Amino acid sequence: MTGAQSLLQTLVNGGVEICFTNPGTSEMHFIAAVDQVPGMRTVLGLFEGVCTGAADGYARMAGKPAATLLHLGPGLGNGFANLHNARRANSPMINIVGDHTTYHLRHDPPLTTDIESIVRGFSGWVRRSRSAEDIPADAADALMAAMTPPGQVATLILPADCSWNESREPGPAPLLPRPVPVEQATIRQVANVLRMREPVVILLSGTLLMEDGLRLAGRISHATGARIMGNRVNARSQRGAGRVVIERLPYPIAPALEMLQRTAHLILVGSPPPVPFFAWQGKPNWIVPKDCRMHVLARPEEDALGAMQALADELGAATDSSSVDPGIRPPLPTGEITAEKVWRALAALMPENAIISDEGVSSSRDADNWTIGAPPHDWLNVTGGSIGQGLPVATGAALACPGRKVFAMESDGAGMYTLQSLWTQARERLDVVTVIFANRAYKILRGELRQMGIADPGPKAAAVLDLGNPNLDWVKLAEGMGVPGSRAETCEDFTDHLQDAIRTRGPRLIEVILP
Ligand SMILES: Cc1ncc(C[n+]2csc(CCOP(=O)(O)OP(=O)(O)O)c2C)c(N)n1
Repeated sequence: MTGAQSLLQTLVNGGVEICFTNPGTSEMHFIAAVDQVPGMRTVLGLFEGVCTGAADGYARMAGKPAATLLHLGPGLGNGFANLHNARRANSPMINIVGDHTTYHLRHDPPLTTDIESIVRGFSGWVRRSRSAEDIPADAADALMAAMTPPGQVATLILPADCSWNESREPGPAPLLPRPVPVEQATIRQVANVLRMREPVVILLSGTLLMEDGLRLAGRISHATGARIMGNRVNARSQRGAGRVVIERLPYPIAPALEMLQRTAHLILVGSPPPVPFFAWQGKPNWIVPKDCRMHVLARPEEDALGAMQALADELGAATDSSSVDPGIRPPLPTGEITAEKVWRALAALMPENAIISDEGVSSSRDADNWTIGAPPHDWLNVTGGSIGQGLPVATGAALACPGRKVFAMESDGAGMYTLQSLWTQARERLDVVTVIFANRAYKILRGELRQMGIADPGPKAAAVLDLGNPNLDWVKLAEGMGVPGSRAETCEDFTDHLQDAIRTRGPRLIEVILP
């Protein structure tokens, strides 16, 4: 058995089922081996950012890692931005980077790169395989590292001769690490804080944004008067009818400050303290009030769900449904189309159990409010602020959940970074509806200039924030990659196209021309 075969089999034994790849010569033995080792599906991405973003989306929905297979430093570099987002999402991922053979590297051939220094930016674990014999152990260690709570990117650098040389028997499924339980003393301390009845905010993250965690948070909130909140961006949250509604910190600094004002205690559950995305000149760069005391109920690697359950028990918090979304869908919007109306139409029409990949940027500012009343669904944010994630994440989510409709709510600028995702969706026949908010500008950045007092930017500044001249034709772009596309200029157009896209299976794109 070769190193590549043993690697694949060890990953398959550990439950890894899918590999997103854009391979090259140094990965050819791995590619040859995928037809010899059953159980690993391969998906081609036409740009590495599609592969890494799709692996992230897959992990968020499947709760286990996908593998990527990338071509040396340049291929890895192309995948960097979405590996960064995956790091911020705590997504487990086995990131395999092919390299030159151990004996060729010293000649510095053209594709040689300092792979390790690129990897350091996003990978919680990295190893360069030394020989084919080490491969099964390397693969099992990578898997354990990826699944170490709360999840991380594990990168295995794979020299070509480690792939083709004779290896050992593949490893069995490794025993995966579990989240560390939270001490009872910590739970009691936090319960005491809540019993004081001072203004408390509980900041939820990770598993607590899933249905069971939200229910516990709702009980604790009802019993103690504490507010429950989520960070601005979250890897995955469950929302919609029957689920506890929580507030999310806004992106702009002023309303974020306002929201936390007068908070006497901030309880962190699985997340670090909230920070603004940027420091804006002349504005505060810390949103937690000065006199607010912070308490940690659970660290990211700890069992946050278990801790919340124990806290609810300690407080005797009864079952409560007062903060649950009653699931009354909004009426269908009509007339001139706006981003808000697009979201409301989606909430009015989307099927149960859909998945939303939200990269609407300025078009999804208040999407939380605009989608109240929608049926139960999962929501995936851009976690690391690096745009070009929405379409790949939707692609990976659709592969993880073949029975569920996926909506990629995408701004036009961000969409252009990784639009090759559409081709992968067509090839894999994925049930993804992409909605493009075509405002033909980097609108959010115009807002940033306005904040600086520049309402009327000079022609050179204006030009780099404008996406017109020529206008992108998303219908043609989609059709050129095998995805049927249509254009909406009114609410009536949009609801027609959306209803049709919901009725039929398979990838679709609707370009919404915003005024
Ligand atoms: C990888 C990466 N490059 C650049 C940026 C900076 N950036 C932030 S928002 C933005 C433009 C967003 O435009 P669009 O996606 O069309 O959304 P809109 O602002 O129009 O809603 C850019 C370029 C980024 N966040 N990530």
